[in-house]
Amino acid sequence: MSLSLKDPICAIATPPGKGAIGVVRLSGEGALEVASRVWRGKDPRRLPGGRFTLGEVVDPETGEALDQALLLVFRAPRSYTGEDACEFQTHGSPAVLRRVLEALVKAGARLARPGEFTLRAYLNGKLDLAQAEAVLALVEAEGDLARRQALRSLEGSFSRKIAALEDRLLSLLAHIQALLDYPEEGVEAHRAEAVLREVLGEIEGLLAQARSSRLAQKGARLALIGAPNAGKSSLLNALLGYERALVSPIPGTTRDYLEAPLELFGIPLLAVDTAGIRETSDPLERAGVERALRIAEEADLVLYVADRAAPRPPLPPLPARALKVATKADLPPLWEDPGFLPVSSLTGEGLAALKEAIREALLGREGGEYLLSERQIEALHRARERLLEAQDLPEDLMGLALEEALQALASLRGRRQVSEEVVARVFQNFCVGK
Ligand SMILES: Nc1nc2c(ncn2[C@@H]2O[C@H](COP(=O)(O)OP(=O)(O)O)[C@@H](O)[C@H]2O)c(=O)[nH]1
Ligand SMILES: [Mg+2]
Repeated sequence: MSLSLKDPICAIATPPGKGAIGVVRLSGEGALEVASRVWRGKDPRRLPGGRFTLGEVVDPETGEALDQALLLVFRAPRSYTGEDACEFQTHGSPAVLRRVLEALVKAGARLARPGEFTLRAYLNGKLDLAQAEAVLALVEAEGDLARRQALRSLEGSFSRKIAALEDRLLSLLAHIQALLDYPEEGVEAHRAEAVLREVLGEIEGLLAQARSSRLAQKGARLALIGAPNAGKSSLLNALLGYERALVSPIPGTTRDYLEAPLELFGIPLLAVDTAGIRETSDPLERAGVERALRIAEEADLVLYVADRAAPRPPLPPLPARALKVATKADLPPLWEDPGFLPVSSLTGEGLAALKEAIREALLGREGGEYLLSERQIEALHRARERLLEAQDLPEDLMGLALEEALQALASLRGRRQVSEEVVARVFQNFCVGK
């Protein structure tokens, strides 16, 4: 099926289930004509864009009233898709929404394919590809960090950054082209080296955010492990801000593991409290200990918890991503270790520093500026490889690698006509037409 269809499409835009309001969208050439066939009230074809009107949605074949609704009219190109479009705001029951959708199909619209409204927005130049991906990420954002990062991309900040990198590579290509075509001009050499180094640095900076992007979108598992009675369950409750886990002075209270969702700095986390690690003859407790160690291995971050008011337990083998926490900091310490973060779940002392350390361990110091999709990460890797290749070539031979790097970058924004642009840039920048 062709991507560039303009026929009127319709879809229910609100989630399934009952809500106060439901929205049905319609967009395409002739959308207002279609709307007029299902609308009793002011003729949508005569309404200016950006207006809404109250009326009734009707079945176009029988004239049966389906619901009272608001109709919002948008006129090309001033709509989300860039086409003539409208939105029906009806009562939000599936019964109403289904009939409204059926009415639109009877009136000549087609059911939209997934993402088709945004695809049209992209094809009509309302959004570039990175922005279209940001729309998807915003719709799917689980935590506040993902929301923030996706909005930044939607507003074009990521695209502008990529455009700036493309720009630098284009200039470099133009420069190299001039070097080849007009060697007698004595264009300064060794410019490539610096440009390549800088662009690579920027791309590597973006790639360093791949991990934080994945965490922001998919969340992370945070496992609490340590000896019985170390204060793991208390720490979990302190992080959560409510009493989720059972706390008791009897060692071995938590035998199975326990999961609780938690959002820290906008990152959706799943905190996992585990059975205390110790030698035990109780088979049930031993199974819990084995499970705890496995959970620690699979976690994105481990909090190793040790009681500072008790004799220091032997350190179990810890994964690379682990923070060491000394609990019960409100009690007189039996040991000190600068490698441990002192925390009291009772008084809250050290909790803010621990949260900050968790954030840094998960996101790194920068904290992740952009939300990168897997596609974007892959394209950035491709660009990086080509640039590394170019670095090893003499300037007059690096053109192809540069073009390929540029292609990869251009694909982020969904632009591919790179060669023509290179040509245009040679003219524009150098004016060597003597
Ligand atoms: N004073 C003090 N007692 C604590 C603190 N954290 C935990 N406890 C106590 O230590 C005991 C064991 O705590 P718990 O969270 O169940 O440890 P777990 O076995 O590691 O889950 C309980 O009696 C808690 O009240 C703390 O920060 N300060
Ligand atoms: Mg416990």
